[in-house]
Amino acid sequence: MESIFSFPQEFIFGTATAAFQVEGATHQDGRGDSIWDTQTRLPGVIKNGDTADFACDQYHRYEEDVALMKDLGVSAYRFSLSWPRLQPEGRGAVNPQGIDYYNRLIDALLKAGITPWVTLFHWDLPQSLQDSEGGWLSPHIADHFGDYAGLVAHAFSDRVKNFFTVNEFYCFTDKGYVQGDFPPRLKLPPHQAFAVRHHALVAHGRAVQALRASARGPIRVGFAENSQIMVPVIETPENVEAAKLAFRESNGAFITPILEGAYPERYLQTFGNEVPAFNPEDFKIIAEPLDFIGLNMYTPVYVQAEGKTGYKITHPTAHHPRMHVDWLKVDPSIAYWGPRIAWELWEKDIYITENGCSGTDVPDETGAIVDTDRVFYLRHHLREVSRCISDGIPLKGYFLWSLLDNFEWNHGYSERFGIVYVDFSTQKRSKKLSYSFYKGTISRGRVV
Ligand code: PNW
Repeated sequence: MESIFSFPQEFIFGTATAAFQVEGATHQDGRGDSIWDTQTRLPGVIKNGDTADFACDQYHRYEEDVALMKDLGVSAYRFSLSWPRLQPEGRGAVNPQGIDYYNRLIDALLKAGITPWVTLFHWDLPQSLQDSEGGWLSPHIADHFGDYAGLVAHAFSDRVKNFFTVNEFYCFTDKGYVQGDFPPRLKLPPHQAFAVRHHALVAHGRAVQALRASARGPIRVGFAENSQIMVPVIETPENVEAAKLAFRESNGAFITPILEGAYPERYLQTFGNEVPAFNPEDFKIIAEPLDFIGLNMYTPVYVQAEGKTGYKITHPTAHHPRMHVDWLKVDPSIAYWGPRIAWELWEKDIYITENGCSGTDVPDETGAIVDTDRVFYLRHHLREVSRCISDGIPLKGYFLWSLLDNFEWNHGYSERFGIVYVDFSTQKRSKKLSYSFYKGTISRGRVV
């Protein structure tokens, strides 16, 4: 590597999106309803009453978006498949028009020299599975998800070689079944919350098995999780050790059991004397070997050593620097510590599967979107990515969230995460300054 903040030749620069946030065409060509379609119809839940019915209309404009990515110079696109587009009821009949759409998208990507990285599930559960069985609360969800993974592998693995089972366990389990701000909007007690999370783990494992069993040739499989990224407050050997311990235990509901085949003791202790019943045999499925670890990362959590083996966690203070969306507190060193700690704990290749921010993004009088705040955010995170690689951590790729402004869940279209601006009334795409920044970084192989 020729200079500071550079990247190796083989480093993968990509962008990421999710089906429900970009596709639109929610009532077209045989797609079934998802629990997020239902959520967007509830009065007063989504900011400004926005729906994802049109979103970025990628369903019809995928060629334009692939052309944008080709111009940008990315070598990978992480996108998710809409389960209800492929299997409208979440089980049984497959929708051939759904298969056709993803075939068109995959073929267009490959033709442009862009490798598809496919997420099986990014929160848009078929409504039918929610209605008939209670969604993730049902142990049967693992069978359905496994079947769905098998059909995906059968349909696409001749061309798609990289798969993520799920995106962010925490968001579709806890936010949906414990905090109740995501669908199905439940506030379940701890032992039922445990069941929901546990079913998600088994479903993940079943999907890994089904993908490998039905794949037409070698594939690579992992997950994309928004782990709590632990940053040692001050870089001392004690704090680094404490951050490792904190990372392992704070991610005790999902990542740690998948990679270690057991819940950490500290996680089970949170249930007091009433650890919910689960079948220990499940861990044979849950801990199916993976090829890589995918980490979505946005914000830090701080750790200091306490006592001989303990740690103390501090969340960013009230006045911590943040981006447009209120929860997005900034500390670029997450892009160093997240991969380094995950590697030291579990020794697998690491990918940053999401990183990015929302901004104010108002076009100026010439129509340009000079998003200096996003350039700042990306530049400093990418420098930390480069530092991490220089320290010998096998951090293999970076997927910027997001290619396009899109439907930001309960925030609707009010939070813009794209490096391409979307005018949602015309669907016109305009490159922001951050697009030029990322393009320059990719083409020069160093942070510009
Ligand atoms: C991720 N938080 O969600 C999702 O994977 C994307 O679909 C989403 O658009 C993106 O990040 C930006 O929000 C998150 O509150 C949602 O810390 C909430 C949080 C983090 C990530």
